[in-house]
Amino acid sequence: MIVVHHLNNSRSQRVLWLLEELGRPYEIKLYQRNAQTMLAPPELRQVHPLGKSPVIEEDGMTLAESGAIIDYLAQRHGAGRFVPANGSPERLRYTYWLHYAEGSAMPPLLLKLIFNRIRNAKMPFFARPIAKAIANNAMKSFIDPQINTHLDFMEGELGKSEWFAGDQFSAADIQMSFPLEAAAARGGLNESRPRLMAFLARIHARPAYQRALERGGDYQLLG
Ligand SMILES: N[C@@H](CCC(=O)N[C@@H](CS)C(=O)NCC(=O)O)C(=O)O
Repeated sequence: MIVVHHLNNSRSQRVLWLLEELGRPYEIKLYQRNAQTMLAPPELRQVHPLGKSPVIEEDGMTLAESGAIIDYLAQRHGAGRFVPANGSPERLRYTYWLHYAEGSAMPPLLLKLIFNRIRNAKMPFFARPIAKAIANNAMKSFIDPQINTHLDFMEGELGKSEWFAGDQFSAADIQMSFPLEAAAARGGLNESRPRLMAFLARIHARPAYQRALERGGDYQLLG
């Protein structure tokens, strides 16, 4: 049995979705974020030293890092579905997007989240204008332009094919869902980028996506 260590409202929702697409039975071990810090509870460190989600266990093996998990599950249980054929141009694109999601798209979105928190954090009244000015400057000069560059890039790529790796839906689309949902929720993604919005509408309509939401619950990134 595959066990998914799942944190509410997090990246691990994608793993549940893939397992629903694969039609594999799985067990969820659910962890709740600390309401103040949003961090995972310390128990997750007993599963993996970084204490982050997702982590899966199967046949005595423990695996962290969403891209590695998605690729492993799709290759092991997909019977040729969700991973383009070895050596094909689509396979290279699949690998690219699988890494791009966490390696390139997420960092500026995470920075935006952190600087927003700094802007709204409790602090002595005299420090507030300084903290706000630093956060505003970081947003304006670096973070927002970076996010826009990535959104323009992704919008352009979806003009080449319906899905990120090509004409077929693949596990790379599942991996790409999180940065796009985060961008819709807090990164300025809206109808001005119609292909990305249509991508979100297409994935949200998939029955497996909806089943995963029912099982995982509490996923508020949806824009
Ligand atoms: N690059 C990692 C990121 C893992 C990660 O940061 N997970 C978040 C969930 S969205 C987490 O566990 N946050 C809680 C914490 O850091 O305590 C992956 O894709 O798996």
